[in-house]
Amino acid sequence: MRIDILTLFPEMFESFLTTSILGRAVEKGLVSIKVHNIRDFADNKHKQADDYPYGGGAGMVLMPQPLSDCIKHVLSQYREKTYEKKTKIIYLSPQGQVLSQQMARELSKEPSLILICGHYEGIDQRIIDRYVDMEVSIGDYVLTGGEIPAMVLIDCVTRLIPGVLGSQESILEESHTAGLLEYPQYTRPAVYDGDEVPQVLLSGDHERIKRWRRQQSLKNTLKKRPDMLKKASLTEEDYKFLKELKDSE
Ligand code: 4HQ
Repeated sequence: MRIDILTLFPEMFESFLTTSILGRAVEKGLVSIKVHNIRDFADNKHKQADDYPYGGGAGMVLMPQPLSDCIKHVLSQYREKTYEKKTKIIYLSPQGQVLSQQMARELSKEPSLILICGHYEGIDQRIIDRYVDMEVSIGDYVLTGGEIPAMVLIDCVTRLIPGVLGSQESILEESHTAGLLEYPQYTRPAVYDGDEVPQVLLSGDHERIKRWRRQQSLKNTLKKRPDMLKKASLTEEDYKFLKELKDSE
């Protein structure tokens, strides 16, 4: 997959793109991520990329010209490199569809994404009307810019690309627990400051451990996110356990 990020603050992406799992995915060539500074495309001599909003009001708006030229530059690279012309252009905005695991799964199948990060009051509406295929929000709160939302989207999309996660971090196990919260994790020592690791995890009985973890997931989800249980795929045994939990309250 190829991802192009359009931003006024390219330096925000430096450590993000070179660290940990994403850094390794880039190194392995599983994803190619290019950051473009919208300011480089400003055609005025002060390299100004934003301006006051028509109609008045606070803040600044990204001008259409630098952003449009930046988009055209990226699209022209696609043609040279035979990336699909049908790239998805995404604008990160609180007005977008809220990002979900399902949306991330769908986006992870795209050959290329262009992510536009707005700042201040956002971007000129004409750019949205002409170029943007999809607006995506990372949640109902207001940030100062679209850079962190772009990082959130990249992180959850790229980890779904085959080969990005090692066998250690595998997502195979995840599909089985899809829609449930995680079970609690423990590592050494077996007793920390008087607090013990649950005995079952030291038993070596893999069937028992599996069942315990499943029940902890169900218990966690019932307690913290009961809304998620409606969408989760549950077995007869799960329902039985949940019923017992509720009855014992
Ligand atoms: N912003 N999810 C305003 C967000 C946001 C969000 C990005 C702030 C766009 C113009 N983006 N700029 N929440 O709050 O995606």
